[in-house]
Amino acid sequence: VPMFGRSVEFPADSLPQKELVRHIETTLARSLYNCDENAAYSGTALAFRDRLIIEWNKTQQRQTFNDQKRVYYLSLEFLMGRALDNAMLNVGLKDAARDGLKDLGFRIEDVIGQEHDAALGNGGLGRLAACLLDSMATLNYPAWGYGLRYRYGIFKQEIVNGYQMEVPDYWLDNNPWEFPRHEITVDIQFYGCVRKYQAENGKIMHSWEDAEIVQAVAYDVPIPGYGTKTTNNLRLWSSKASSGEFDFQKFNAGDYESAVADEQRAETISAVLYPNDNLERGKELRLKQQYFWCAASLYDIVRRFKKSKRAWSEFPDQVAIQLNDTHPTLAIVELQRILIDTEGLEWDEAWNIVTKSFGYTNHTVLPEALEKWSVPLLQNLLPRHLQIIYDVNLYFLQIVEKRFPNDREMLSRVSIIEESHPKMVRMAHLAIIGSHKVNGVAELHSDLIKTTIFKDFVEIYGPDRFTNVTNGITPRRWLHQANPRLSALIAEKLGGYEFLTDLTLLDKLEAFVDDKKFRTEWAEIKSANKLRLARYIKETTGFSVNPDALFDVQVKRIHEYKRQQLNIFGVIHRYLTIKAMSAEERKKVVPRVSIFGGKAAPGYWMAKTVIHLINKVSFVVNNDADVGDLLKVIFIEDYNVSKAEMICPASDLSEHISTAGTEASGTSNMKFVLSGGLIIGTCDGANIEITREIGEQNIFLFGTLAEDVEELRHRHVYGQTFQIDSQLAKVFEAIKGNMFGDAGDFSALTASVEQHGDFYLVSDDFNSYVTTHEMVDEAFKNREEWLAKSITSVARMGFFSTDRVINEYADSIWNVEPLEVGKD
Ligand code: 26W
Repeated sequence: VPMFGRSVEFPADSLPQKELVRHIETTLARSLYNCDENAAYSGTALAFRDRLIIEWNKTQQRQTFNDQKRVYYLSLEFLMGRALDNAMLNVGLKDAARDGLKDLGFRIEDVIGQEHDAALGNGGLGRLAACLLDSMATLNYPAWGYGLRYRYGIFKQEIVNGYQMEVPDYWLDNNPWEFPRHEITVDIQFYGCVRKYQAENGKIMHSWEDAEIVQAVAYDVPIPGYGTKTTNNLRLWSSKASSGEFDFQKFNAGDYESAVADEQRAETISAVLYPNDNLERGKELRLKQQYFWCAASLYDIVRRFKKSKRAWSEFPDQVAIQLNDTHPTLAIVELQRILIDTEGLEWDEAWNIVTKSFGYTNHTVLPEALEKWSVPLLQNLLPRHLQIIYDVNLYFLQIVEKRFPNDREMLSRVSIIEESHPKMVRMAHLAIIGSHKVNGVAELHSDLIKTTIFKDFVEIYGPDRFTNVTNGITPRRWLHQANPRLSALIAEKLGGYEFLTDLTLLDKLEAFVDDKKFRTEWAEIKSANKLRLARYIKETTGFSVNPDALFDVQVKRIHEYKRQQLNIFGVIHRYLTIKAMSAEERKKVVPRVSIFGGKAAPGYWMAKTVIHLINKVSFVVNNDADVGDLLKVIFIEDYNVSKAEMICPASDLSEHISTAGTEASGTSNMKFVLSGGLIIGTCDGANIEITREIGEQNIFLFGTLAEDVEELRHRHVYGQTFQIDSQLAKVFEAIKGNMFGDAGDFSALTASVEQHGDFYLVSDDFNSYVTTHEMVDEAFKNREEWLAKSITSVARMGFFSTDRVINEYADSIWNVEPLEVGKD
C-alpha cells in the first residue's frame, strides 16, 4: 500500500533533502556542522513551504480567473496547531523527508516537535474553524478564512504548587507559515461622529467623520488540501498606526513620544487573544478587535467583488459569508453601511443583499456567553453603526408588530435592543435578523436553540431559517497525522487511503472485527500510543504510570458546565473505595490512570479551584504507596492541539460529561472515538449522534436527560429539602477533613453543590456516574470484547468528518460549487 493517497506527484529529482540543505546553508546561513534541531525544523519547513507557495499561487489565480461564488469564513479564532507535519502529509513527501533528515542525524518526530503551535483560539470553536479550513481546501471549495493575527495566542499554562499560572505565548518569531502583505492595507475608522448631508440628487446621506484611523495589514497563511492541488488562503489582520500625514505632522512638530504612543495604542488592537471561553465580559478592546477585523475583511471582500464589475444585486451570487458565532456580527452592519453610505444603494435593496449573503452559526446556549454590547460604548466607538442597528431594529419590529399585533412582550423579547441600564445590543438577535440561515452544531443543540433562546424567531421567520449542521473533525489530522500506525493498519485492510477523503469507507472495517491478527495489531497500536503518553507523563510530571492500566482522559477547557469537578469527585470516591478494601479485594481492581488537562480562563475562579483540587488529589494519591498502581491521577500542563494529537490516540476511555443541554456539540469526543477509545458521557451534544452511529452497546451513557434538567434545578432551590448523594457526601467529608490540603481552598466547590443549588447537577448525576464507571471496569476486564467495541466504533465514525460538514454547509447555506485546480 502506498503511504500516501495523493494523486499529485512531484518530480523525484527534487526530494526534500536537497532543498532543506539548501535552505539551511543559504536562507538560514548555517553550516550543516552546527545545525541543531531547530535549524533542521526551519530548513524542512522552508523546503515544504516552497511547494505550497507554487500551488497556492495557482489556486488563487484560478479562483480569480474563474470568478465563481466564494465562501468567506469569519472567525475570531483559528486554532491551527502545527503546520509542518500537515504540509508534509499533504504534499505527500513525509517518508522522503524522514529519510533525508535521518541522513543528517535527526529524527523526524523531534524536528516536527520544534514547531510552536499556532494557538489563535480558546477551544472547540477555534479548532472547528481549523478543521473546516482543511476540509474546504481538500474538497476544492474556493474559500477564504479571515481572522486576527494576534501577537499573543492563548496563554501558556504552567502549574506552580498546584495552581495555574499564565505565561504569555509569543509565537511570531521565525514563523515560516505567514506571508506579510505590506501592500494590502485597509484604513479602519473608530470614534468620530456622523454628519448628515444632502447629495447632489437631493437624497439625505450620512458620512462618518473625524474618526481616528488604525491601519490593518494583511498576513496570509497557505491552507493546503489533502490529495489536491487546491491551497486556500487564511488572511489574518494585524493592526498598525496609520502612516498618514497626521503622524508626520506630529514627528515634525517634535512630538516624537506621543507619535510612538499612538503607534503602540494602535498595535494593541491585535495584540492578544481574549482567553475566555463561553464567557462574555464586554471589554471595549474586544469590541475594537471585532470591528477592526470585520471592517478590514469586508473591505477586502467588497474590493474583490467590485473588480468583477457586476451589479450589486449579484453580490449574494458571488459571496457567502459565514459568521463563526456572533463575534463577527458587526460585519452585517458594516456591509449595510458600505452599501448605503458609500455605494448609494437604497436601504431595502442593500438589506436584501446583506441578508442573502450572511449565515450565522451558533455555538452555545449558555446565557453568560451570549454577546451584548452596551449602547453608550457603541455610540462612542461606532456612531454610524449604532444608527444603522437602530434602523434595522425599527424595520424588524414593524414587521413583527404587523404579524403579532398587540404583543408588546414579544416585541421586547425579540428587540435587538435590551431595555436595561445601560441599554444593550443583543448580537445574536442582530445576527439572526441579518442572515438567511442560522445553524446549530449538533441535533440536540439545534433543537434547543429553536425551542429556548431563539423560540420567538422561529415563530416570526418560520422554521426554515433554522437548520442543523452537526460538527465533525478532519480525519487527516486526527487519524492520519495523530495516529499514523492506526491509519496505516486501516489502509492495509481497506486496500488504500481513500478513507481519508471518504470517511464513510471506514464501515468496511467491520468485516474484520473477528480477525484475530487484525485485533492483535489494533491492540498493539493502542498500547504503543499509551506507552508514548506514559513516557511523556514521566518526563513532565515525574510520575510513573502503568501503561497497562485503563487510561481515562478528560482534556478540554475547564468549565463548570463541562463538570471536571464531577470527574475529580469520582476519582476521590475511587481512592476512598480502594483504601477501604482488603488485600484480597484489591486484587480484583482494574488499575486506572485518570488524566486531566485544560486551561481555565484567568479570571474564572471556580475553574481555577478545580485545577487546584485535581493537582492536590494527584499529589496525595500518587504518593500513596498503599494504593500503588491501582490509581494514578495526572494533570497534563498546557493542553493544546499538538498535545491533543498525542493524548487522543492514547486513551482507553474519555469523558464527555457536561450537564445535559449545555455542551453544544463537543468535538474531542469524535477525536477519541476515531482513535479507538471508548466514551463515558451524558446525553448531550454530539454524544447523542455518536451513540446513534456506533450503537449504544459501544458507549457508556449516564445521567439526567436535557428535558429533566430544568425541573431538577427548580427543585434544588424551591424544593422541601435538598439532600446530596450519600457517596458524594463521603467525598466531601474527605475534602473537608483536609485530606487534600487545606479544605478552605476548596470550599467554593463543595458549597456550590451543597449550598448554592447545584446548578450543574453534580449530586443528581453522581450515583449513575460512579455506577457507570463500575461497568467500565467490568467491560475492560474482557479485553476481547473491549477491542470489538473499539474497532466497531471506529468503523462507524464515517459521519463525523468535516468533509461531510462542509458539503452540508455548501448545499444548504452557501450554495457554492467546488473548483478544481489544474482542470478546466
Ligand atoms: C464572548 C466569549 C465567548 C468566547 C467563545 C463566547 C463563546 C465562545 C465560543 C462560542 C465557545 C465555544 O468554543 N463553543 C464550542 O463550540 C464548539 C464547536 O462548535 C462545540 O463543539 C462546543 O460544544 C462549544 O462549547
